[in-house]
Amino acid sequence: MKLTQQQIDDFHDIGWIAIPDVFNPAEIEVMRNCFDDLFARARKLRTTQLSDGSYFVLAEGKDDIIVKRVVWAGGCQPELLKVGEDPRILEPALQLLGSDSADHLLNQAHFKRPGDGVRFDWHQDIIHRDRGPGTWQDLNGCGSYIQTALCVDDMTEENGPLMFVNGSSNWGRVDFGQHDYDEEYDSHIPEMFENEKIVTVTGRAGTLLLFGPYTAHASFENTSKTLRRVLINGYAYPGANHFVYPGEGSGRTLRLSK
Ligand SMILES: O=C(O)CCC(=O)C(=O)O
Repeated sequence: MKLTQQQIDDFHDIGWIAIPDVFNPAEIEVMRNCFDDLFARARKLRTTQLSDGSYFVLAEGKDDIIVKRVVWAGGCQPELLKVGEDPRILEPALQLLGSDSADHLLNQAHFKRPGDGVRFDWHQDIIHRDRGPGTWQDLNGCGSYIQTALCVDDMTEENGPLMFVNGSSNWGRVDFGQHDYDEEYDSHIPEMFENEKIVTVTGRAGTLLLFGPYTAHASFENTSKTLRRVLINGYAYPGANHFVYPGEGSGRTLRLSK
């Protein structure tokens, strides 16, 4: 699935693009079943750990387990790994990277169940890719990384949708009090966002979002009665990453099959 020049320009100008109906309802149903299996496994595991090639990050909730994320979800759910190789995601990611191959760093399941409190405060993904000396090199001059989020459920105003700061893709790496995933969050909007445009993204299940490593984004708690799950796939320009991510097979090189 090739991006149009307009989509590429939008990606560079505002930092993200959304493409509706990339996967059909039957395909989404298969993914939902995989997410359900992951959740059932999390209930048995109860604590953060590696299980069958996937790394479960879990917390004990009041009534149920809280799944903060499942890193390399495809380790124990190979169907989810296949989604990360699908040309409908891989081809646009390669186009934006300017490469004919990419290192597949993330295949991650994000669950937001009603009332589970899971949130991701304002951050740029570069803070998770460049983890200090020797872990990251920008080889394509554009950050060398593309993050994608595929909506496995409809993403609505109420169920913890993603929000982006338009134009933040051109800031480079900025310190606005970005947190690591597992630190306590506060809801402050960084001061430098005041005059910027924060956009909330909603979309049907099957919608694909693509964004760059400097694009500021966040998503807050699910206050609705419906699930909000997304499958994250992240691709690095070949050789940019020198960090080993948890999960069996993570970091593999992908290219489009002829
Ligand atoms: O699931 C979400 O909304 C968080 C996504 C996110 O912050 C990320 O992919 O970096």
